[in-house]
Amino acid sequence: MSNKPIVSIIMGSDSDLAVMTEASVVLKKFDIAHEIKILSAHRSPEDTAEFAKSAKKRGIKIIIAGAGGAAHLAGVIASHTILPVIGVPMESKLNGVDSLLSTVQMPAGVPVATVAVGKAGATNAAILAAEILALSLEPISKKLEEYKKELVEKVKEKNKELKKF
Ligand code: RP5
Repeated sequence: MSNKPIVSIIMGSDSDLAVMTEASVVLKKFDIAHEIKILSAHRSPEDTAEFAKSAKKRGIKIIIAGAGGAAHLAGVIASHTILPVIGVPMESKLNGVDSLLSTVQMPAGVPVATVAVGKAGATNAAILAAEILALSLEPISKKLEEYKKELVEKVKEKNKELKKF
């Protein structure tokens, strides 16, 4: 696959990096070229809008946006682009409930596909991005099929461990 990024991983702050790295790990596993940027809906609103407006022209197909607290990042990005936006709510001082609601509760007309709070969400955001891309990219489709088989094998392994009891 080309090195030109087709997925953008965006986060509101470097304090989100440990979580959002999980999305990058998954995209690497599926050999999906991606970029990672810090952009804040509140602290750098103009750069955020410019990024969102120009992403499609640059060849980006899907945007994954993680933010915490008053987490408007994914919604603001979605307001400026027709690309699919996947929102990842960060764990926060309110256990991520503030981030989750700020990300998921978009008004009709501006969707943000919101995943679980924290690392599981970052992982699933990348898998969902791969699934969307796989609709038109067969090599990713094959890797997803293999990944599903790996999940089955892992459960089987866990059951083998249980037999010791
Ligand atoms: C949000 O505020 C970021 O996404 C981050 O989760 C949260 C806290 O940011 P810092 O104060 O750690 O930079 O915009």
